[in-house]
Amino acid sequence: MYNLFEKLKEVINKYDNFIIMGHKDPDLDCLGASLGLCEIIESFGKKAYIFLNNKNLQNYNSNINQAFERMQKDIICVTTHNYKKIINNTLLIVVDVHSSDRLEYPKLVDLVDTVVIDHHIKNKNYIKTAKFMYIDSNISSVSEIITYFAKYLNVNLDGVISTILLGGIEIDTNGFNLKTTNFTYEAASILMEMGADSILKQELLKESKSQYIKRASYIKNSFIVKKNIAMCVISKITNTIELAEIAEELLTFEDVEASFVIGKLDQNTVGVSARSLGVIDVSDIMKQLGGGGHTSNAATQIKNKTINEIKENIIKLL
Ligand SMILES: [Mn+2]
Repeated sequence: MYNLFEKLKEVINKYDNFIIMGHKDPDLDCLGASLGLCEIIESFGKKAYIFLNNKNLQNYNSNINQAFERMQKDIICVTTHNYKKIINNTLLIVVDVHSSDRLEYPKLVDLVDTVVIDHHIKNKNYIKTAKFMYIDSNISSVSEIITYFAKYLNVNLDGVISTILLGGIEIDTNGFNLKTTNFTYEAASILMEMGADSILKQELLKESKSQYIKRASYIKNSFIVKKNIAMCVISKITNTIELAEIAEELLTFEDVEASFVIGKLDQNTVGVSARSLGVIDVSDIMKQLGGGGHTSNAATQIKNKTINEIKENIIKLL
């Protein structure tokens, strides 16, 4: 990681303006990392902006809105309407994503120099033109990386930003369970020292009751195969985030060692999210279905097959 920090320091010194961009539908990890990076870059006396397709961040999540109101620092966001004004010796820093098609605004990559910091499993759609790319899928979150970067530079992050970073780590580890190492806990400790607030963090992590009930209804219909593998089939159109959330939640139940959640992403695409506590290698099965991942965290997307065909296929492979 220190190699990355040295490289980042170098580029921050070299460019005048910085745009930080995450993935579509930003989550707390991507937002926390973006805000943390902004503050770090500002400590170099430079200008940093967060790119958002939505006119303002406040539209995206009412809890985040609350956090922003409490934040003392002004964070400047740019959108598709005004980014051109700051394209002058500008570096784009992409966080929490590395595939061009998942970017908030993919076109920007072609206009300015780009670096990438991510913790997802590398896929073939990665940004080919990046000046450098740091991807470590063993790290819990980008928030963890940015926390260590701040610590490395002796930058004391704003309390609300530290809280969002802590929330980002918590979300990406499903409550300090998945991909959690001693470094993850240490990052949490650093953030608490910087002033992260556990009450505000709880506010940020809240979800609506209806969302909870919806997920619970899918989980209610899940079933066990081969004694310790939970499967869940969602017949309504869903998204990869929901598939992953359910897969992670299924792992918290007694006797469940691995989980597979299958759902339609659009008319012709079915997504599968697979999780394991580590003994069963779910990536092996996802690879056989054209996907990829790690032992404990893998996924695939399949075109022109029904949910049922895919379900049967997975059971056969198991
Ligand atoms: Mn993340």
